[in-house]
Amino acid sequence: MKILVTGGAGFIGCNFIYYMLEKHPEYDLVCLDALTYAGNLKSLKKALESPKFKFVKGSISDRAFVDRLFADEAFDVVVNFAAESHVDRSIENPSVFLETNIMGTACLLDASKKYGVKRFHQVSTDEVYGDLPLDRPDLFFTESTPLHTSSPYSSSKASADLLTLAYYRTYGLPVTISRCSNNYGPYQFPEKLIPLMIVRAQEDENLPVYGQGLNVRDWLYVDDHCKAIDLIIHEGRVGEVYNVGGHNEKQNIEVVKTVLAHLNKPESLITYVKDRAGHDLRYAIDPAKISSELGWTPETKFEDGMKRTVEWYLENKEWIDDIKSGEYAEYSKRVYGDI
Ligand code: NAD
Ligand code: TDX
Repeated sequence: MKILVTGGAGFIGCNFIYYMLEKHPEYDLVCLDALTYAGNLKSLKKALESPKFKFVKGSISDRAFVDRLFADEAFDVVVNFAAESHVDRSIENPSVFLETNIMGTACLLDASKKYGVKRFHQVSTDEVYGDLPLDRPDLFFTESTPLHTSSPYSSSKASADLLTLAYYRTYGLPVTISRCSNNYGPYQFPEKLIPLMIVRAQEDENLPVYGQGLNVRDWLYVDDHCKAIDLIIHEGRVGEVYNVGGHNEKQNIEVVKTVLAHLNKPESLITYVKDRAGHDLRYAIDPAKISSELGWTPETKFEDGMKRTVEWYLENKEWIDDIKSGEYAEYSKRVYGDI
């Protein structure tokens, strides 16, 4: 079995590559990644030592390049992680989100159709459902919740989902889609809430909490997401969407305080800043379908996952320093410079 993993130099993609190399040592994995600001070859250092792993630099939006790659490699399965993934950046500059997340997915779908890929898996997000009100804890996103996006990011992901489903219906391409809640764990770029707070708190910098910190996210340890995707590509029904989440809802402020407690840093670092435009209030996944059909359940408790994550960032200072020395410094100054 030969699997193309796009976006494998990013957070979830690289965790997925490590997961698959261990779980299926007989598989061949090829990573296609453009190495944008979010992609980091250092995250794949150990994978690059494996004879079952190959890295290819290129963009999923480069039609001719993608076509050649598919012709040369004859992939059985494609798992598409490649995306622009940060909501705040999509508010600043939507166009690259449309180019990568929509047009890039379209290129991959066309190549998958042309070269007879046996499974195209689109890694999507719970954000395509929009948000839930804070005062209705009884409501959850199911696979039949209407798409109702808020940001350019989530709109681009929803577009890619619809295109993926259209290739199933119109051309019979065997596709599946997973819509997962917020992931956390090693190798996450420190623009996202948890690593941002870890990295800043370590340096005794103020921690920017949007609004009042009362927005709710449903956190899942990254390995549990990887396990879900592995199950879906092997046992999921084609043409189907699977929601992935572990009923682990937390207010942002609780998450930030958990980070501070792990690092033994004072809560006085918390600084409330201007809210994100169009800020989704609450995400909460109902994972009943993937649980009952595929037997998926999350294994990592939030307390254990957070401990492991904080320890990873403490032990991998070189990985962080490397990021801080690049585009991140300019981004950080532009977005959080005055707090
Ligand atoms: P990330 O930003 O850490 O990584 C994205 C990767 O894609 C990077 O390595 C980047 O270089 C690569 N990439 C970007 N544009 C590319 C292009 N044109 N061609 C090839 N590679 C390109 O993102 P992540 O957090 O690992 O998310 C991975 C996927 O999972 C995304 O599709 C995202 O929408 C989805 N997702 C993320 C979360 C989350 O909490 N992080 C939750 C649900 C779904
Ligand atoms: O500085 C911050 N302060 C803050 O309060 C940042 C960066 C975030 N926040 C808040 C905004 C959100 O309510 O924390 C929450 C989480 O923010 P992000 O880490 O940016 O994630 P989110 O917007 O929820 O989107 C994430 O989950 C779904 C991923 O980035 C997406 O790729 C994924 O699809």
